[in-house]
Amino acid sequence: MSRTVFTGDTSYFPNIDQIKFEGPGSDNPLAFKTYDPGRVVAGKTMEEHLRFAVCYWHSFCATGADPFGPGTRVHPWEVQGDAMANATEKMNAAFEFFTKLNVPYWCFHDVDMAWEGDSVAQSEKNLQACVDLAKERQKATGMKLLWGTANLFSNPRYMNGAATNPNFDVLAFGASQVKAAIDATIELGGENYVFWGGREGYACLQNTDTKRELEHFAMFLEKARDYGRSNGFTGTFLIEPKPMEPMKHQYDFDSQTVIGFLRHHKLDGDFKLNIEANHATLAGHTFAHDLRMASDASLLGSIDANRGDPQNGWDTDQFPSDLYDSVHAMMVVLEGGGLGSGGLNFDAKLRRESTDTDDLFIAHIGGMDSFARGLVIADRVLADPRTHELRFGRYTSFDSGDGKRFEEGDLDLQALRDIAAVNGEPQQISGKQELMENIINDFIVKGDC
Ligand code: XLS
Ligand code: CA
Ligand code: CA
Repeated sequence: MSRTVFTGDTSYFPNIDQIKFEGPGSDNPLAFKTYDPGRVVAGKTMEEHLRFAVCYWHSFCATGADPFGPGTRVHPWEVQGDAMANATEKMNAAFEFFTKLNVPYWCFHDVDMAWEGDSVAQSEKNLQACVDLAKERQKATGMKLLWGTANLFSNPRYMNGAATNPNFDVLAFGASQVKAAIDATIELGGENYVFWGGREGYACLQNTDTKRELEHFAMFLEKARDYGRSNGFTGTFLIEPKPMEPMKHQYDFDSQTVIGFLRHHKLDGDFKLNIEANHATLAGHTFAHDLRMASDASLLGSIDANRGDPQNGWDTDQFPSDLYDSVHAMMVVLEGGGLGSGGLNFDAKLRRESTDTDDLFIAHIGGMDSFARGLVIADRVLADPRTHELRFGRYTSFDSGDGKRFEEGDLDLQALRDIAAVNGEPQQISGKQELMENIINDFIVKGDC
């Protein structure tokens, strides 16, 4: 399905038309080579499987600043002086971009769209004015909101965290932003609401009451959940794990840590995980690992599609162009039955050195084609009987006999010992990792996608 292209009074991408599928033979940098929204793979269209979203913050707010220097991109939609005029032009640029790229979804933080007022009530009004505008733009174009969130990490008031801040007044202030952001998400028909606990953690273990902070964190999430549910939010609440940066340690370290936390506090009925590739690698895992852990727990909610750099130990948020990553990720997604109400949000930013207007399109097109190729190849790999055999055939000793009795809990430690005593040294069975890897490589090369 294609969305109605939106342009405000000023077009910010005047030389770019709606991006179309031209196929693998095309060398047009402004065309999809594989992503063909209507193409059916494994029973669903590519658009239905991949549910792409563009994020507001990296694409329309950030200018490429890093700790060593200011931004390198001047956004033509930045209007000096009037905050509402500025927000309107930024939104016009955003909706022009979304619809020309032809993605179905977008995502925002409260402070990406709106600006903070000098009181809670004024900030709420500012956000509401932007929500009204976004609602109009959504209606005019057919764009949908994948998720909304509140930024509880940039403002200096959150330097010691929000829900885990030692000062109750900061926690309450954070709650006011979350309430407004949930209201905005509901009003815009958002399918999910995200919590990324950027400063929910510590810089110094010795001055932190970690037990109390984690209890506050769970209580905060519980109250946010209750508010959302009683105000008509039927979507999924998502927690986005990340191990560190900006803090030395963040409580939502990785998939398995968050799963344990959600289950411990009985929040797993309403919350799932939003897995970001670069956060998984910062935690010392692969992207696919964190996806698999979430999927195994039936808690894979959504994906922030990006990648890190193997030589840099920080969150570089690069566009996802590594085909292995997208194949491995889509294998997990397909096996788990899809993304449900989640999607693939490009939480990715242009390199500081990429300064042309068309770079934003080229970057997203590359990310979308990577995941479309990942989808096609993953489907072929999974459909090959060797894949199933290599993964699940290794466990056949648990399908019957004593192995089955063990799984059913019928063998105690003494019984296991007696079986070992009778059976003796186990037969060596190869894991055949290289064969598994070769099969994936073969499908990548054979792929006519
Ligand atoms: C930062 C996070 C952030 C969340 C939303 O590292 O990725 O962008 O996705 O607050
Ligand atoms: Ca993210
Ligand atoms: Ca990130």
